[in-house]
Amino acid sequence: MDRAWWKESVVYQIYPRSFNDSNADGIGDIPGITQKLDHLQDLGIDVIWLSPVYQSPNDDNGYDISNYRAIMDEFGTMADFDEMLEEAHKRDIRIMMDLVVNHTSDEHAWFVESREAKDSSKRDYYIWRPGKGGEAPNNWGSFFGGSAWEYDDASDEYYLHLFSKKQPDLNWEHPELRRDVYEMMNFWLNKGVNGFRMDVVNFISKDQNFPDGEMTGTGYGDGNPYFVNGPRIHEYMHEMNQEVLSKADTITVGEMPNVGVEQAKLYTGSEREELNMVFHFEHVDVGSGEYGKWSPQPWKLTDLKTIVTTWQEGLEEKGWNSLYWSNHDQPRAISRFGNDSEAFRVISGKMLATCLHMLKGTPYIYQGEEIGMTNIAFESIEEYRDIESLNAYKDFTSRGTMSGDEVMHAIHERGRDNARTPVQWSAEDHAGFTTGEPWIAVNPNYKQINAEAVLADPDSVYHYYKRLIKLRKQNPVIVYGKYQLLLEQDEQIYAFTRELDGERLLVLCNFSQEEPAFALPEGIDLTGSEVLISNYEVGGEAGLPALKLRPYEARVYRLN
Ligand code: TEU
Ligand code: CA
Repeated sequence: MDRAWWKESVVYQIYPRSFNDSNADGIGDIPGITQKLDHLQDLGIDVIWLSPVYQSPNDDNGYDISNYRAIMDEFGTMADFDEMLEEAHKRDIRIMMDLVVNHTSDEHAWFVESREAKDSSKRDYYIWRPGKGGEAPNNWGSFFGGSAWEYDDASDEYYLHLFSKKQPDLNWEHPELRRDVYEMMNFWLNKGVNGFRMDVVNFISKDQNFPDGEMTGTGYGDGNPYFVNGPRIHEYMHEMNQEVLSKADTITVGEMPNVGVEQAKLYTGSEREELNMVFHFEHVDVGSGEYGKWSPQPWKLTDLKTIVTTWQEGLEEKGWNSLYWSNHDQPRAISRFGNDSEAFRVISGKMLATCLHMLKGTPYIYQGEEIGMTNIAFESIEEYRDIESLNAYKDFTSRGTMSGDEVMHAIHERGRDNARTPVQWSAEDHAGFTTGEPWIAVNPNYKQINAEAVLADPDSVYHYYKRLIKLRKQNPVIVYGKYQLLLEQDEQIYAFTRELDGERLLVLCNFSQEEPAFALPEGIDLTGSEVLISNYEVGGEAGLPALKLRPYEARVYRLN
């Protein structure tokens, strides 16, 4: 197994708008991040994945970029960025930028020029097609509702936007566009950034016939089969690797909705020279109904274990996994996979952390997870800011497919703003995030749940994360050990072993609030074993054939 620093690292994701506001305008910013680097160093993380900080009109909170080489005014200046990078490096923290190159903002100079005229030199930087019989070129729906095509009067053509109208898709077929993207990546690498998280990068190659998709419940066709892992995707990824990534010592992860493990082997296999890791969505999509995440259903632990195990085994020796429970598009981990009630919030947060950090791969912590933050349930749709949730509310209620209450329920469970309320730093006003008016309201539970409180409490989620991160540094088996699932059929306990050079760990996680019994499988005996970490007091089990796990209990043994 090839060793690599990015395999041994723990990554922490910052969503800058919601992280820390340094100048009282209610918006998190780059100097605000610099102020908190000591917090991150204390936690022990190695890499920051920074969600977009580039110039943007903020139709999709920075995922709509109007200038790749400038910093968003609200976030500060390039000098602020350089200072943050330097301060991070001083603390041995690397910075991974968000690379959003499936689309730009419609306010990007390329698009402005592209739109000007059919014969503009930038026309082919985007995807323009004539209509069909007075309608869009095909029936694809956009991820944020409505058609994926927008009509442009001046040229009587349509442009493709898989996301919002203000996010036109780039045309990767065009060699000059690719060259410009690679140059821009080199601009950031030359500044000293350490890698890229690549937004929906498995969408960049489209089937050039743009066929209609199968109709879905939204009234539009499903274009996924024609742009997910499209015809030239591996050619582009390899080219990017050769032109840019291979020339620097980088960490890379491609965000890839609808990617499966077979494709992931092609993206992450080291001999393929494409990427280090991908983010797949199979585990965070469990419990999705008729309208996907907008019809949330109960989920089964066996489904989750099957998915995780497929990825653990599938990429063994053939690639590398990224490990995450949450990010800026997902609900809070504790609310989604644990239990956010007063009684079980902390204990289940520790259990989830144990499970994730003991799997094989590079763990990602989403801001606030280390504090034990939970979902938000605003009562009125007016309090929400996320374009996806706002559009979904409008679409479902206007089409009459769901009542307002039903959509609100779905937003409470799965909406993206769950992850985007400000980080709760203290019990002061607005959780110490800002002294102004925050751009989105703070979760009212901030008086109990905040960084100051968890730092002061040695038994907190925060200190538990610190211990997990430290263990990873001390035990190569946690990074490189082979994974094996135990108790496949169990609906409450997730149990597995990790093994490296004869050293073996046993990981036990109870995902329920009950007290299931765990019968030790053949060949596993706790006599002489050592507890590496656990979220309850443990002892006295040596030699027993079975143990009972307490609600949301997690234990890691080093077996004799
Ligand atoms: O997300 C990709 C994506 O597919 C999202 O639509 C996400 O899966 C969805 O919110 C879950 O229902 C990336 C970014 O992470 C997201 O913030 C952006 O809005 C999106 O791309 C467009 O850039
Ligand atoms: Ca600010």
